[in-house]
Amino acid sequence: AGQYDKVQAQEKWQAFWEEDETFRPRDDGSRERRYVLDMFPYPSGDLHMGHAEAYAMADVIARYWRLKGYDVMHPIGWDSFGLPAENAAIKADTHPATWTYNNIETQARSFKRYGLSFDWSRRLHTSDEDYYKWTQWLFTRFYERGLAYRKDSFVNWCPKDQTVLANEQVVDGRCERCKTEVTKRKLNQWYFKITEYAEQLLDDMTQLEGGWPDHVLAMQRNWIGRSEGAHVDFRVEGRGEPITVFTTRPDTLFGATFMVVAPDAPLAAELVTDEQRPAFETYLEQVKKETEIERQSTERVKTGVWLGRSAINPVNGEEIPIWAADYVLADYGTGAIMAVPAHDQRDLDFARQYGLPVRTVIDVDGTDPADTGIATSGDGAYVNSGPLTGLADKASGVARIIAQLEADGLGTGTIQYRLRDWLLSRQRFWGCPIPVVHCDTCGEVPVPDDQLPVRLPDLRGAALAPKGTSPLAAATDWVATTCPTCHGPAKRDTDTMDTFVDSSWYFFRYCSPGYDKGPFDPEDVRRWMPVAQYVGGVEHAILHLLYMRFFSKVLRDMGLVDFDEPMLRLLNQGQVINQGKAMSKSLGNGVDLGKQIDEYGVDAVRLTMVFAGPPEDDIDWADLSPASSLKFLQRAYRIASDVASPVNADVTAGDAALRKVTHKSIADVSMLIESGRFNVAVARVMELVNATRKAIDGATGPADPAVREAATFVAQALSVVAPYVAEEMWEVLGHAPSVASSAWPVADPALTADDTVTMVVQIQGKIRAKIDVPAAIAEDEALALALADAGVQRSLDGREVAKVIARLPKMLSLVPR
Ligand code: ANZ
Ligand code: ZN
Repeated sequence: AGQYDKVQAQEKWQAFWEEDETFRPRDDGSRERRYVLDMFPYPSGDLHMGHAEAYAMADVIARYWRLKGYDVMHPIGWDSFGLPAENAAIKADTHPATWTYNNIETQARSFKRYGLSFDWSRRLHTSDEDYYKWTQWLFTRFYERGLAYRKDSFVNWCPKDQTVLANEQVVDGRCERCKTEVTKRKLNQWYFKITEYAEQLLDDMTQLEGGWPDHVLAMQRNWIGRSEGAHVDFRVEGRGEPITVFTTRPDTLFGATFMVVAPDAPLAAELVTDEQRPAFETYLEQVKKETEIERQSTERVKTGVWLGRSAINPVNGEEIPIWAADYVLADYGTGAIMAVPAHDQRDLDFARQYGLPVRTVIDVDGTDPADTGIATSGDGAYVNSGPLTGLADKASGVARIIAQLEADGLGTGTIQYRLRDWLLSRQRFWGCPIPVVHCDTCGEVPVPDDQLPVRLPDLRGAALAPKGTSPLAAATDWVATTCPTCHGPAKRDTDTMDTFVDSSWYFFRYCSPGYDKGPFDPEDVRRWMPVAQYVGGVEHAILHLLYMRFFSKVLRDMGLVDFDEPMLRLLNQGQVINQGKAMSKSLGNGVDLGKQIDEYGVDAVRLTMVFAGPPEDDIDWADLSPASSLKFLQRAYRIASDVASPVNADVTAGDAALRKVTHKSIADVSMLIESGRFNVAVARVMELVNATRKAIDGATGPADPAVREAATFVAQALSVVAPYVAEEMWEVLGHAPSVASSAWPVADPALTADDTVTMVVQIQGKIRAKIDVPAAIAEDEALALALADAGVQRSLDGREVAKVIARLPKMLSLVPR
């Protein structure tokens, strides 16, 4: 019997698919379209085991849907701007493009060898001029809509990468990329107004429920952080403007005994008196060095300084001191709070630290926070609370006080989001230049569309070394330009965009490769989108996956797309680990994908990944055996090469028992792939291979058409996971041209139907009917069938059934009233 030669098969079929354009969608409307998308890779080195897993999973879906008759678009490209290229270029004294495009070629070769069913004609790179031109065009549209703006603020700064970071890129107080502790810097930077879409980003999640993993939705919901509450104004002596605070508990206003302002908010510096200024400045210096995590920690001893001033509690006219303390953040709410120590633990800790009064205004559980040191929260009877006294639940307390504040012009009910605007400026070179010039006369002026792209100047090597200002600023010839409005001398903006901007719209571009009248043709997008299945890592839950939703909504508001959500289903594949730990250089437990493929072949590596467990779970390579996967594939190939019936053999004449196994397998494997249980689907195919082998070696024999039918389905089912061996099987079975363009079989219901059993129906011990029922029948179905039987009806003669005794599937006994 034959053996399949993995290396020869890989080369042969790779060449065939490319020549045949097997994976290019027809896009002619003859089939329903489906868009299957992987998160595109950074071109950092060659493909690794993690890529191999994610891309194998998405390919299962793409290949399966193709066989099911859909017109599948499964594109690939590269997220090719970014820091790694720049750092490599500094080291090697070259241009980042050299490293980038070399790595892209390496990865492209590996992708092709890995047998992924990509449509290569749609390939894109975000660092190509004809891509970033449209990133700039989109920036300009955002700018025109007031969704891109500049402001001064304290921003997250990575001292190692020498660039600012978005809030989403700060993980546990550290740079998401290099893990260096993030500090703060005051800078004038560009922002996208994602906060304007906070409510929609939250509300539209109902469209994603069921299609996206719950934990991703929960993470986005938390990150957006909706809080209902009120703005309340506190008058300050000697200041015209009141201080406005945001509170979720306006009903505790009678217990507000002091105020706290964020030390790094401009308000603090403005309020502080001359006597208190030196103490304040010292404190501010200390606070600036702290990370956000430290500031929000409940463990730390509270610190702060009195600003030397007082405010007036609007509901009782009481004078309360104003403090600055680091536990209040400058960029949440209004950067100022009313402190209610009895009912907020942070405030209570602070009050105890500095001897400030604690006043209980809600009796929650009979305890007094002033004594216990434990703040109470939740529902309870209001005490010492003016008009609220007598109420006993939070909802009425909050509603009542908001109504009062609004009537008195002292406050308003409001909704606050935790989400901040997206800081997009980066002080690095290898990114998309911000298409704006700065003119002394006209201010900031976007570069007109017909002058796009604003190309990167030719800088390389040491010129890219991080200096804290953008390397572009040193390209003085490039910086100097003329103002598009007044034609006077002007300067280019020298920052580049966060690479997450590039990846916020690439999936639209795939629909219109090479389109030169816009970022994409809305007609193309209308045909292909939303994406039917997106596959990628959960690490993007509040980064890319939030940003791309925001971009899509803006494009919708621009009239370019007609849906709210661009990705209907999301699969987060697990990680490939080794010996129980993430692969890393320092642990020396890395597994080289190329070597695995050299040894076992692409099919065996892919099969091992898919068979290892549910796609969402981490898989430990140390527990797996690509060698046994290869052995199984050889076994599968042999059943195909053993088939001894002609191609056009009449399968209906084949062995009935084997045919039943095959058709159950068709039904099960389809259902399992559709519900994302790829590993179980593989197990079913393995069972079918075993059954077929038994049939070949037993009484049935290789010439029985049922063996051909089984082997044919094995080839098709395997083709979504192990495409090369499947093509070899297809060929040895005498089919042409390619299993990848074959049609998935339909299970014959007559062959998949459960075996039937005769159920006896007794009434008062007498047999009244015998009914053929499925072996797995449930009690309610059995009863319905029995009651519909003429003999049973006659015997019951209109009496109701008082009791049912079931011994299914064989017997059902009815006791009438
Ligand atoms: C008075 C109060 C009384 C509060 C009470 C809570 C309980 P979330 O739910 O996260 O929105 N707060 C407001 N702005 C703040 C800032 N910039 N930094 C730190 N804390 C801030 O939290 C809202 C609550 O957090 C607000 O309601 C405010 O404290 C505080 F029994 O006001 B509260
Ligand atoms: Zn000008």
